[in-house]
Amino acid sequence: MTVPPVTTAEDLGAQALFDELVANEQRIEPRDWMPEAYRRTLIRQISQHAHSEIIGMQPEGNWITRAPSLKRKAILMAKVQDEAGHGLYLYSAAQTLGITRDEMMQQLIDGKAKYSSIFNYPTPTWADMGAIGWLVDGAAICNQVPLCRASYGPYGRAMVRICKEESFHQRQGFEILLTLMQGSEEQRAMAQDAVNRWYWPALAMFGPPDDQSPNSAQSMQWKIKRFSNDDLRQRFVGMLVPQAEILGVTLPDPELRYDAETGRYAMGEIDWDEFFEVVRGNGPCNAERLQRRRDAHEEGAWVREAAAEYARKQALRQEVAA
Ligand code: FAQ
Repeated sequence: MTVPPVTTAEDLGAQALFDELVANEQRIEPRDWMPEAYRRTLIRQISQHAHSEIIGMQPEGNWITRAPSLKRKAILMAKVQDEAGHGLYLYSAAQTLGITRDEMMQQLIDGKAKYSSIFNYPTPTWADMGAIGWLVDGAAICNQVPLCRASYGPYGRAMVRICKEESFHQRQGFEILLTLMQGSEEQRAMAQDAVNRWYWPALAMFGPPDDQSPNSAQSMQWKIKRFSNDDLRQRFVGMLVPQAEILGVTLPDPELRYDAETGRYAMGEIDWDEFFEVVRGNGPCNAERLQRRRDAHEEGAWVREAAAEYARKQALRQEVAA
């Protein structure tokens, strides 16, 4: 592809240069001029995403000590570690926009920051590890692959690495469900029950319907978001239907059918009242998730202090040597 030449800032002014870079599918980098609202939108979205990864470690962390075999335990530990890594890439990307890690973490533990609604649901059975991988990581991939082309360079590049790992996570979730579906009647029932509980919250992960999504239009114009919430939900359902058939599970929506005329899936109504309640902090596990994060933050204080002291001594040593 030939990239059209970009006029300099003096020629066009900073705003025009920014608009031109975005229009030409080029990347905005940390030192480039950007509109203040673009910077704030990115900090909002990237930090919410980072928090989601970090809080998202908890529902699965719950099963590390109880995984049914050593192999399953090792895989689950690696997955949860990957989520910590995703959080770190994303916090680092957000830091390039002028917010500190401490500020973001403080917003999270003060309960002022949002994170994905999905992580406020409980994980009572082993099949939930399968359903999270298949449905939650599946939704995450649908939502996040387009973000690899986000106009902000550090975000898009972080997303490329994250998506590679998410796709592995989705397959391991699928494989857990497949194994259960090939097992005893009790195991099949456990897998179906987990799919029943995670299906609707996973659809809601994509965010409110397009006509109630205040940020979408501007974010799409800036090429941060590439598709609307409803379009991504459609893609996701289109991906799930054939996979559900292979698994032998039923998607718990009696109204779900493909409409050949519109080329879209007709589906039942998502419970948006429940979604907004969860986002407002009143979901089944919101309080528990935040308390666990606060406790972990306090328990980790000595590590942060030790690291800061080590860095101070290293800097001093270098100064003396110089
Ligand atoms: N939960 O105008 P929109 C993962 C809020 S990571 C809570 O449509 P936007 C990996 C939204 O923030 C999952 N709040 O907003 C994993 C906004 O409020 P604000 C996280 C939600 O930003 C797997 C308001 O509603 N992924 O799963 C949610 O244009 C397994 C209006 O909404 C990302 O963060 C929600 N579900 O679109 C880890 C991806 N949806 O901020 C562990 C990046 C909406 O104005 C285990 N983010 N809201 O006060 C995005 O793509 C977008 O931010 C959306 C929302 C699509 C989430």
